[in-house]
Formats: sequence, structure tokens, C-alpha cells
Amino acid sequence: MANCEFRPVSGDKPCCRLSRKGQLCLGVGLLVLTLVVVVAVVVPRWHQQSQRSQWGGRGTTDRFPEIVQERCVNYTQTLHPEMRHIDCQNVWDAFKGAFISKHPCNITEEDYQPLLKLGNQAVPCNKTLLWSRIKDLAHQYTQVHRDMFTLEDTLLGYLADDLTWCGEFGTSELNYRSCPDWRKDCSSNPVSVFWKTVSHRFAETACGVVHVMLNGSRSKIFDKNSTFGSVEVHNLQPGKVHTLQAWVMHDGRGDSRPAKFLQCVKNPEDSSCISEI
Ligand code: NGD
Repeated sequence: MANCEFRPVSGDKPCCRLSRKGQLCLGVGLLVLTLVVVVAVVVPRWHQQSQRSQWGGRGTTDRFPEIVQERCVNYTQTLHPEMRHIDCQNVWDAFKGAFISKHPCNITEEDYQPLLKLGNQAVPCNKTLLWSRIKDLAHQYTQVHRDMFTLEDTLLGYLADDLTWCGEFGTSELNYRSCPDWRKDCSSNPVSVFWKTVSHRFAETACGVVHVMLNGSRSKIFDKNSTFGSVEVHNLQPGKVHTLQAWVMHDGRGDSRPAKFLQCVKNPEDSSCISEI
């Protein structure tokens, strides 16, 4: 190590001019100090910034807190007034509590249990409609047959449908820039774990005959990796569910009478509908 002594140059007055060695040491000292400041202050901030925007999926939906609370009020006051006893502030607090301040790849089904408890809702026997890879048609079907329920026709599914949300470890902020993608980043993200948890409960509480709408135009009509194939099928209770009836839809045309009926309501000019009349 260089021996740094600060001596006045001979002949000069003590105090103001440094020897070459002294100047070199001062320069090195300043450089080291600058590096320490960069490492201690700038790098962690840059790291934090890059952590915030690192995910491969869409960020939290704009106005996520407002949308969830507005949907809760609409569902409990207007669509299903029998559930008006539910306090939407409590629902929002439980929803937030499931993922806020937690690492968005480290969410568990346990985290959503307080929300599940508040949103507890019984679907009548024979009225459950599951779906896989054919969401829009399933929802159009329950819009016509108002006594049937997809998960998104129950309070919890209704609150979250088509939304994205995630937080960041150690802050109470939502991340509006990006959230983990379930394929590219991690499966234990707030959105995937939510759907897994509520789908599990939805299937577990079904009874009588359960229907499922499947997409016959896909290469895999039944995909064991889908939520239907990996969660819902396995959680139907044999003691309560006597039949699982599948409606397989081809190219938007239904093979089953109820689904065909729906399609004919929507497209009365379709040749398959005319021949039925
Ligand atoms: O971890 C995941 C995952 N995270 C998000 N999605 C996921 N799908 C997985 N298989 N695994 C998204 O769920 C996916 O990108 C789709 O946009 C959406 C539905 O997936 P789809 O069409 O493949 O069908 P699934 O069988 O996986 O799910 C439909 C059934 C249906 O009976 C609902 O009661 O599962 C319930 N659900 C699951 C996931 C999401 C509903 C939704 C929803 N409303 O978004």
C-alpha cells in the first residue's frame, strides 16, 4: 500500500502545496470515496428501479382499487341484493392484504383465505358452469340463463375478472408498470394464485350436475394443465356431484342443445338454426 504522508514541498511555506506523492494519494482517496458513494447510494436505487419494472407481464390495471370497490358495491347492492350485508371496505382490505408488501412471486392460497371467508357464497345445486378456453361464450350463456353461475358470476370472480394486480416486497404500493407473467416469471403470482384459490373453492362447493363448456376447436379439448383440468376437476366432490356434463363447442357452433339455443338467439340467420325451426 502507498505510504501517504502529506509534507510541504521544501522551501515553501507549510500548508498549501503538496508533494507529488501527496497529490497522488489525495486523488486516489477521492476516487475511492466516489466509488463508495456510488456503490452505497446509486447502485441500490438503480437496483430497486430495475426490480420494479422487471416483470414480463402487464402491470396492475389502472384504477384497480377503485374498480374492485365499485364492482363490490354494484354486485352486493344491485346484482345480488341478498348479499348487501357484505361490507365492501372489508372486502377491499382483505383483497389488498393478500398481496400488498409481499414479493409477487411468493403468494400462497393461504394469503387469500380472509377474502374467501368474506366472499363466501353458495351456488345452488345443478347451476354451476365451468369453462375452459371459451370464456366469452360461457359468459354469454349465463347472461341468457340467469340462474346459472360461472365463477365470474359469483362475487369474487366478478371483482377480479379481466384485471391484473401485484405489489412489491416491503412497500405498500401497487406496481402499475409490470407484474409477473405466469408462464415467463412465476406461477405463485397474485393473479394466478387468486384464480387457483377461488376456482378450487368454486369446484369444491358445487353440487348435483356440474356443466363445463369446452372449446372443441382447440387441439386439446381437455388440457390437464388448464385451471379446469388441474384444479376444478380434481376438487369436485364425488359425494355431492353425481354428473359432470361437458358441452363441447366447435367453431362457435354448439354440439349441445342449450349452447346451440344460445347461438341461435345470437345468430338466427345461421343455417344450422334455420334447419332447426
Ligand atoms: O397460472 C395460471 C394462470 N394465470 C392466469 N391464467 C392462468 N391459466 C392457467 N392455466 N394457469 C389465465 O386464466 C389464462 O391466461 C386465461 O386468460 C385464464 C383462463 O384460462 P383458460 O381459458 O386456459 O381456462 P382454464 O381452464 O385455465 O380456466 C378456466 C376455469 C373456469 O372454469 C373458471 O372458473 O377456471 C376458472 N378461471 C381460472 C383462471 C382464470 C377463471 C379465470 C378468469 N376469469 O380469468
